[in-house]
Amino acid sequence: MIESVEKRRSMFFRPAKGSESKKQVLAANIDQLAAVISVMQPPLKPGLIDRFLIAAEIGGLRPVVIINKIDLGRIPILDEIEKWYAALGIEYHIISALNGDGMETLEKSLTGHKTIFAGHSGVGKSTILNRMIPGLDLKVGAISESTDKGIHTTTQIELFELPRGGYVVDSPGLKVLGLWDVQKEELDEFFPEMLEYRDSCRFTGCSHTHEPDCAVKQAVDEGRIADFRYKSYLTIYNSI
Ligand SMILES: Nc1nc2c(ncn2[C@@H]2O[C@H](COP(=O)(O)OP(=O)(O)O)[C@@H](O)[C@H]2O)c(=O)[nH]1
Ligand SMILES: [Mg+2]
Ligand SMILES: [Zn+2]
Repeated sequence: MIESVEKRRSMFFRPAKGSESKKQVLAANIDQLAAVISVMQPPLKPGLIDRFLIAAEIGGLRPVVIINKIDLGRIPILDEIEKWYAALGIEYHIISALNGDGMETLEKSLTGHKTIFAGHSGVGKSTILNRMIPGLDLKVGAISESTDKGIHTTTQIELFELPRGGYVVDSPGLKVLGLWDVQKEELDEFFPEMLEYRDSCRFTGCSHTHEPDCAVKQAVDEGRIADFRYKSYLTIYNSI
């Protein structure tokens, strides 16, 4: 029996099945979005993190970036990611759920919050939860995502209580992110490092893609804006 319905203060959603223009709200009234990715297996795609960061902002959630499987090796792009996310004030954790590296700091940062885990299948979300919650024993390495396909559109979403307070929502197989609320023209607003340059572009409403005398492109060339962030911008821009 539904006794009362609370107001939605924040939400995280994806396109509804069969109807690209409708939203399916996956979770409401959480405060953090943890973008979980792995160094490899599956390979790290910085563009995906940047999409999650935008989804977090749209949903009114504080973003946390979790880079898992550091035991498999440190790839060069990590230096860039660390440097630029630190500059942007985005919290990130480089961890190994397998050997426990970085897990203590991560657990502290999740404790007392309601966090939704988002990330491709296989990046280690269940392994992280198993490590933080004694006795949880979630199935690990399960590649079946049958719930994500076909006519059975049930999305299995679970809420887990952390031992020292707070909750984590696990959303298995979350792949698509709805960024429809974002217009091409306002995409640069989601890249705070671009804001200080865009007024210096020759054209008002510059898309920073092909225009001459673009201050954003110049900042990228001069290393004042991260290459990988600009690439994310272009990819997302072209997908809108
Ligand atoms: N090397 C390594 N493998 C990991 C780590 N975390 C998880 N895995 C492995 O990655 C696979 C997928 O893990 P799982 O937790 O099921 O990922 P999920 O789909 O995101 O829930 C499993 O084979 C795990 O053992 C890690 O930190 N290092
Ligand atoms: Mg899982
Ligand atoms: Zn420009």
